[in-house]
Amino acid sequence: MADTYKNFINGEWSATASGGTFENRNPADPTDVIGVFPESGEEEINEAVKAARSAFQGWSHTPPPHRGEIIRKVGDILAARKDELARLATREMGKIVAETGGDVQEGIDCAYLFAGEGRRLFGETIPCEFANKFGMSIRRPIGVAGLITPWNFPMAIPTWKGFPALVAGNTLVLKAAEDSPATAVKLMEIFEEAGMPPGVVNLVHGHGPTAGAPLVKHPDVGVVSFTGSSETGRLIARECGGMLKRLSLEMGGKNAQIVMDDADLDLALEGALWGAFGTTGQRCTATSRLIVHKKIAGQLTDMLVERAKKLRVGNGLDDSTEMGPLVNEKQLGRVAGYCKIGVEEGAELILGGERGSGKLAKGAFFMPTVFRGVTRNMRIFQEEIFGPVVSITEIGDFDEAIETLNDSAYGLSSSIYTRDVNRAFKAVEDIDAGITYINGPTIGAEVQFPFGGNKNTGNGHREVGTVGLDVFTEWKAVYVDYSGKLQRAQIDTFEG
Ligand code: UN1
Repeated sequence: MADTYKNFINGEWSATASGGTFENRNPADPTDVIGVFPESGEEEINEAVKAARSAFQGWSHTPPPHRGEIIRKVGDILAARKDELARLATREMGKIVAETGGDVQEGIDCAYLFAGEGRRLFGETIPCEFANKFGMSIRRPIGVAGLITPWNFPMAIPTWKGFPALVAGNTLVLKAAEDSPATAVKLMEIFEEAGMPPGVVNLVHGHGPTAGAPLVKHPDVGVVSFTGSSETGRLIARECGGMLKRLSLEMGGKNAQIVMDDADLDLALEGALWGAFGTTGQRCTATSRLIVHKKIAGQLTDMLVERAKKLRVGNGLDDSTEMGPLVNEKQLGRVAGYCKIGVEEGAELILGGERGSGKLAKGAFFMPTVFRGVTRNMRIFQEEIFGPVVSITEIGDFDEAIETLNDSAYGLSSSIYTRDVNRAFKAVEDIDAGITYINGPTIGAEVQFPFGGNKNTGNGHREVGTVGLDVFTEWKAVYVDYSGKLQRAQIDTFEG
């Protein structure tokens, strides 16, 4: 029997008024139903926002170190339950347990980073132009934050949006992905156990058009943070733009790894395998393009195919599995569709390009896929696939490598393998992306650094790191005049 899960609104677990539900199934084994979840809509969103709005008064006046203390406790509980949470996340979205463990770890890291922020939340003190006048800038919370999160990092992303929002004094409503709702339920239970007051964190299950949209449009939601497809991001941006609402978008990527002719090829190979096939290629930071110097392209391609074809594909709960399934059949159809497009465009499919067979046939398994001879005009070079598909493009020199990498509508993550320190630093300057790795794969960002991308990947914001607070705070300039007289800025100026 599948478990029945509920929404978490105002500190209570509730079903929807209509009683509508949706199921969540294991992509490795579709007969395994993880749970039945409330199919929520505007009514539930309104209730959740109302709860968050009333909790804002108390929470925003709770001293930030106390807010940080609750977040630290959440981190401690996540750490104690890491394995159990990882297994649940694997069951619902498919990636291997080592990686869902990493996903939970990213949540723990965020908890400790932002718990400490409760004792900082630094502003500035700035000299004023008059004597007996003091100036400073301070951060103020915005109000209710609406968070819309994807299934590929079911714990990391809700926490890396949630903790900075909370430590800054906002309350929140989370609309978690319909493919990974059980992990979000666990996170709410942990908030409860850590002593979060009712209404500060709320969870509403459902789909984008019916539950996400009313959250975005709600006039009492002051800031929206979304991670997901560029298509949905654009719709949200239109809504928020019309309402002049703050919005942080984290969307697609078409990340490339450059391998120069002086690179350590064994190292570059490990990076490419991990970057392209880790999380079954379903990271926004995944390596989907390999830009390889023609002198070593043949050798590296052979090495890659040799290793990729041996990757053990299977159920992520099995410890020997190296690559799990895609998240669902719909996603598999999309990935298979791109493979077909690649072949039609004239790229050479040298590995994979098909779903798993034999005992893999019943799950959403797709085999590691490599294309070579991929040119810049091809759709498989330009468009995000979100699956275990990597395209190889050959280049003749460093300048061409950078130009090829930058030939993308996206700009999230990037990497270059070279032993030449001059080229490495030049790449840091010239690559148009939010993240650049030298001699490391395109995946594996750490939470103490700003995360986000340029061009169509985002809309100018960064998550986590020190700057992650900016999305969830308004800066206030404060002037304290203790001169006892009117001092007119820009008029009663210094006369020398
Ligand atoms: C994502 O795919 O949306 O850098 C996030 C990484 C992870 C985060 C990925 N730490 O690959």
